[in-house]
Amino acid sequence: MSNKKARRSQSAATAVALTIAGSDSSAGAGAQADLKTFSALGVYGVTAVTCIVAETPGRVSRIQPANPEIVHEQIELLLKHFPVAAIKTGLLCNVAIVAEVVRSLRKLKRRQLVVDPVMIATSGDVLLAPNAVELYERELFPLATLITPNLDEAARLVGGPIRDLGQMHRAATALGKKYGAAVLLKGGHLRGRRATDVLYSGNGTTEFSAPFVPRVKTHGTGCTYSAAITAELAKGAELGRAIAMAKRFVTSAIRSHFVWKSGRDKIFALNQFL
Ligand code: PXL
Repeated sequence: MSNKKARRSQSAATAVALTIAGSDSSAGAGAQADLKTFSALGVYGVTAVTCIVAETPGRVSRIQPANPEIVHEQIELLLKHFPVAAIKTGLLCNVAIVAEVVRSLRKLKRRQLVVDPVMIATSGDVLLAPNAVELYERELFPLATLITPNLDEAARLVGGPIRDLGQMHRAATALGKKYGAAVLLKGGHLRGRRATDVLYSGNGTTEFSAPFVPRVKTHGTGCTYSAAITAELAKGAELGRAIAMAKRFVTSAIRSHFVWKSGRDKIFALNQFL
């Protein structure tokens, strides 16, 4: 095969995924985490940046939203020119940006869309304006193939606390029926010996479980997990298999984390070079 032909066939074989997300200066979460994850899984990632977050792991210093028009233009350009096979949304920041994202994604006929409803950072910082949540529920969730809330986000959406695995099954089912999408409820924050997630996918619930890795203070695990699911969907995996592969990826990224000294503290980061 000539070099040119080889290059062309490699491009045809490389899936493309789009992330619509915020920029995390510390690169553990957000668009940076998504891109690293896509690359590690052999997927070419493109990005529509929604906001710039100045932060270090565990401390958000400032959030600057992008103009909704530039968010719109990034998405439209990418969808027009790249063979985008799957899309993920992360931090959308405010109601005007959520509205632009809905406007662009609603037009797509065939959609593999993973919505990570990022509302609160691991550090507890509020990342999404409260009036944007209602628009998510009404307009964005119904477009999704999969929604991936953590326990805090799901509790906010069902309107009550979720304290055990039984409540997780009931909440995932209730949210899936309410929004007409599959729901992966992530249970990592329950702090048991295992990190168990519950998938509701129209025909009942399934659990995905891995040993919980204690004493690692990373952020961006949710972003990395949903990006890995998106990458697997872009490569053509069916949903259950995509989640199983992604769970393995995120567990390895946590287990093989980085840690640096920073003054009297330590800085932790996920290792997505897998
Ligand atoms: O982990 C949630 C998250 C998502 N996206 C961006 C972030 C964070 C957390 O800090 O900065 C851009």
